[in-house]
Amino acid sequence: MKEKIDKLNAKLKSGFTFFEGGCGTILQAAGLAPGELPEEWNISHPEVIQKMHSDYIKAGADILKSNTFGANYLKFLKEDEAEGRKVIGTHRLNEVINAAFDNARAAIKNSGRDDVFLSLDIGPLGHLLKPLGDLSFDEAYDVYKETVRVGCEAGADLILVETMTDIYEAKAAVLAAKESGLPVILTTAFDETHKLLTGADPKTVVAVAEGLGVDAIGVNCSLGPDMMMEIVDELVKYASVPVVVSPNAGLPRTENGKTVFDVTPDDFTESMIKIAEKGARVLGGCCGTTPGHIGAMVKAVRKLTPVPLSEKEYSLITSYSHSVEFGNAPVLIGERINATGKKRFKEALRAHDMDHIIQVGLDEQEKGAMVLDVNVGLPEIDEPAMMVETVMELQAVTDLPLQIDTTDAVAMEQALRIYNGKAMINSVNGKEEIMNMVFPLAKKYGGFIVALTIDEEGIPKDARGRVRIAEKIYKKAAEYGIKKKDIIIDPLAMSISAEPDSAKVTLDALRLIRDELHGLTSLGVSNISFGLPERDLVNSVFFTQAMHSGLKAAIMNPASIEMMKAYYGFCALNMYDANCTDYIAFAGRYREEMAAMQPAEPGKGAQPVKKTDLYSDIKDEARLPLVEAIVKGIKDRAAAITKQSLDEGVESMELIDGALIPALDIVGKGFEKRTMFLPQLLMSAEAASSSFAVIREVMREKGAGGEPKGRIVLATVKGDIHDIGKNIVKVLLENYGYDVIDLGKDVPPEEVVKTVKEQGIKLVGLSALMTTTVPSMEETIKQLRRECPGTLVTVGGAVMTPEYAKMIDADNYSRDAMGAVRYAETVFSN
Ligand code: B12
Repeated sequence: MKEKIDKLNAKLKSGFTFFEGGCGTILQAAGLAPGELPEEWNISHPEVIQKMHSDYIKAGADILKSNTFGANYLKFLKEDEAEGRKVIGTHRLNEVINAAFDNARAAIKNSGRDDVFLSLDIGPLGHLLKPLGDLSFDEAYDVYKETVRVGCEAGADLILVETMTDIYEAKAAVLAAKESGLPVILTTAFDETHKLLTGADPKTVVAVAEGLGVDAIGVNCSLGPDMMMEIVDELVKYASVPVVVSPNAGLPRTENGKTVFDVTPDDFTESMIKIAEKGARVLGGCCGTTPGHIGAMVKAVRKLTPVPLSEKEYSLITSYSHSVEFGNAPVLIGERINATGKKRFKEALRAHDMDHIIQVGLDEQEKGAMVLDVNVGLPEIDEPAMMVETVMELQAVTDLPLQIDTTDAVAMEQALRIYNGKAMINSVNGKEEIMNMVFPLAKKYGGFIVALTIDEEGIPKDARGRVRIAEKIYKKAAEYGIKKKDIIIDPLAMSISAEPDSAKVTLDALRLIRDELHGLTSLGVSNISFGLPERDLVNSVFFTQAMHSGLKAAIMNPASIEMMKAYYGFCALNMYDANCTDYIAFAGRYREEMAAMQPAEPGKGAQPVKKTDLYSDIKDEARLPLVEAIVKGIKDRAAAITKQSLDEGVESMELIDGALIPALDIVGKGFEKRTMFLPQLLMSAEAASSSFAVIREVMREKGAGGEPKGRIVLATVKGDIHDIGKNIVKVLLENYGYDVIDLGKDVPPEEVVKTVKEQGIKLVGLSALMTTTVPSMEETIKQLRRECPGTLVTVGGAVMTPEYAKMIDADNYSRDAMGAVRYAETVFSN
């Protein structure tokens, strides 16, 4: 096995390597029915699968993809349960994967070639991970782990994790795959805006994937080769490992009920030559590509000389959506999520006041922090649990990368594991024991490590001594396979009130590390003034000197005006701020703050929400705090403000129409413009739902009581999972005395018809929020007309208009929930 792995790694590094092309589309052409699992064909149609692999081998593919894209035990759960197979290891997954490998191996054997590799192909699970979805990170990992186990036993040479649209899920899959010891390749699917569904750009994907130790990284599916050019540029720019490109044969289109792809083998080849010339070295195809495409491409690309691989010297950390790069303008790391010394924060930790902790982070972000340090260690609390919870909560509401700051090995490992991206790790130092604890974790999960120049002997008094420790740390890290670019040295700032030459020593060390070691440096700047009055005055001067001496990151208080003045001034003066854009924006904020004469402190409780451009459409300023809580996705706060407003006598409808709907509109527009991404949309929806849950209780209490005025069926139509609006309609109808049968969301027409028939329903309300689900609303109405003549249908939802409603034969359209009530009054008064 070792020999085969070496052979594959040598191949990936030495020349071009070719993957197979599309699989699903070939099986569809061979008769795979809609809804049928392609993986089942390994057992039911082995000859089709074998022929497909044989054709690809003949076309020149070097790596086969086992027909196991959707083979995970979640998919086969129902079937297993039906047949009473509950024990993992005896389930359908085993049979399907083993059959897939038998088929592929048969094709390899028939080809007579001994240089064809067989990859275990792993695709997404079809669930979003918590907090966006229903699957926890560890559950996802467990599901992948089982597929990997079976695939390895079946004889995989390598693992291909492909078509990932969420970097968090990709992380779970890659972690499970890496534990096999086999080479792992990750390819993700970007959309037309060059982002993953959950927002990550190519640079971020490279940073996370290389941190996890993948052997090659790339892009597949979604787009045709021409639309991938800029993505390939980015991948090649940042990746040190080989880049993989497997495009679709263009964008799918429907013709006479069939899906077709327009890019011909010749066009495909022409584009793939360009992609190879850009530096991609592992080439294949995805949906719509055929052995014809792969054959033509292999023939042409083989004639080219691959661009040599090179180590890329970018130092990156990431959140789920974007990366922060070290080495250019200094990076500001917010220091306020920290238990040391701050009474209010300690109280919040002890009282488990997550709202306060998160607000501190959000305030730091608003003040200009680019990374948030997270330190929640107190002797009297369970630090690992608190660290995990804080990281989960923070990454649900902010897109800033986090710095995991702890000395507790368990807290560090657990936080790095569930972190959604490549984290900054604070910290390691020159002590053997600490290096042996931190480096393996950084190697496994990826990370950018802050390394303090302290060792068993303590902190050296002079700059040279600190440089020596830095060298020792680099050397030891290299033994663990951690690159210098993933380490930032902190030569330690000690208080000048205790050691008069301490600033000089630190500044000397900064310069030496920059000039002699060509290393990056970071400092906890504020330590320099410990014990002095008006600390910001000294801090900001020291900060300026440090930046001038090469400092590339500072852990600091972004609410300190003095520090921010130093930062923006320095960047503008040193060509880190083109056209002084950031400085000018800061100057505007500075002027405002000076005018208010009340520089805000992070975490100082609720501050008035500023009516920024984002909230310009909000008519009643009293609703801004709720709007903001929903837009930012802070559910506990949304519920608390709602409760408080209702207690103060604000009407429910005023909260719905004045805050809830406009807030979701803001998020919806942001989503459309790609300034906000699915995670934010989901968190906002959750916050809106938690606000509405409070409203619902109050409305229910006030409800009409007595005999129901009539029974109404409500449903969000098939294919559509938006139900906030429908839920509002429901509560209002109930409030006005109607009995509502709520069928939920994503409801098939047949279910609506069945309920209406069984219960003799007179009025049905249907909700649809997407243009793509209007046809399913039309179908539901059609079936109701046929099966339940006499039943009336009212429709609503953001995409609906009176014209659409007429077109699809609805009896009534209502713009809002009150309209639904009014219509019900007319229906049931007759
Ligand atoms: C919240 C939200 C989500 C949440 C939904 C959570 C939930 N439990 O509902 C989540 C994050 C899950 C989500 C997912 C998606 N979403 Co979305 N989402 C939204 C958002 C921001 C707000 C919707 C909302 O709740 N509005 C507030 C409620 C109160 O308003 P309302 O539903 O219109 O209801 C009022 C009236 O219309 C009326 N009404 C509603 N129903 C009914 C029914 C009857 C009978 C009557 C009489 C009246 C009535 O009364 C209500 C109260 O006054 C909208 C943008 C927007 N502003 O509409 C996008 C939006 C609807 N989503 C969109 C998209 C594309 C998606 C996704 C495909 C994203 C993705 N790539 O995965 C998925 C779709 C998944 C699916 N298959 O359905 C697009 C749709 C584009 C289009 N025109 O087709 C929108 C418009 C965003 C955008 N601008 O791009 N989304």
